[in-house]
Amino acid sequence: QIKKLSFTERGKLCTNQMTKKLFGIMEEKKSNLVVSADFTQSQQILELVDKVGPHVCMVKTHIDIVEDFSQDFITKLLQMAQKHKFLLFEDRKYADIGNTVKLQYNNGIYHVSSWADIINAHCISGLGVLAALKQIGLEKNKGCLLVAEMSSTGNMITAEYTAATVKLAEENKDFVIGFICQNRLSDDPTLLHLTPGVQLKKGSDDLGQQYLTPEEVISKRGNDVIIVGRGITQSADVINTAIAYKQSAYNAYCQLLQ
Ligand code: 5BU
Repeated sequence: QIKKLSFTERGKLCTNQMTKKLFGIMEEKKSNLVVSADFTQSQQILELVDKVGPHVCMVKTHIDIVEDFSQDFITKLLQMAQKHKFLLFEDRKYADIGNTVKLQYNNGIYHVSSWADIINAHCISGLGVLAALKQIGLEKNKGCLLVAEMSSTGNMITAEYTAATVKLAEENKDFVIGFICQNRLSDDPTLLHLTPGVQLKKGSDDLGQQYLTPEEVISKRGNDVIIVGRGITQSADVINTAIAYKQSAYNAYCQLLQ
């Protein structure tokens, strides 16, 4: 049986300010739900986050799928984040050599480092990717999640790769706040386990995505946070569906409290 500390207790143990902040939001809003706002029009994203904002601890973006990107959109997104008290996570999965990811994180048209609280990375290219992201993110008090496992069928991540990623996270807790994963990978209560590939019913899509239920992800597998995209965004009743996911993930976590 997996046992967990409360979000508040875990927050108290954190020296990383971003993790502390996130645990604070999770406790206050009783939410370990992240919504993945995978729309291509900025207005759709803003409408979605205004609806689900009160129920999520974080909104996940793929900024490079937005067709009408503008600085004004970012300004409005940041206003929403403040209004509803959630963090912004850009799911860019940086994976290149250090020098390139540094440019991708800081430059281009998106200037991700100027607005995203949290980003993520694949450490496939070695230590440089993390060192580079840290050079920019650390002084801005940003956080980074490492992709340690994936939800998609046939993904090529091996157990050795996952273990090496966990080690990197544990050694870089000034910047790394946890993992994107499918299973609980570390006993360290200050590292977060966030899991995508979640719907209320187990299943799959037609392009390799695999879904587990919130209960499976949180209470059986011991992860902390669910990341839900289409399960919420494609629902006819976005608000009540978000509430259903929030409650199911939160109740599942509460069952594990020591
Ligand atoms: P869905 O609509 O709930 O299937 O969306 C899942 C989101 O999580 C989507 O934005 C993916 O890019 C993201 N994701 C994922 O599905 N699986 C993974 O292993 C990782 C990210 Br890492």
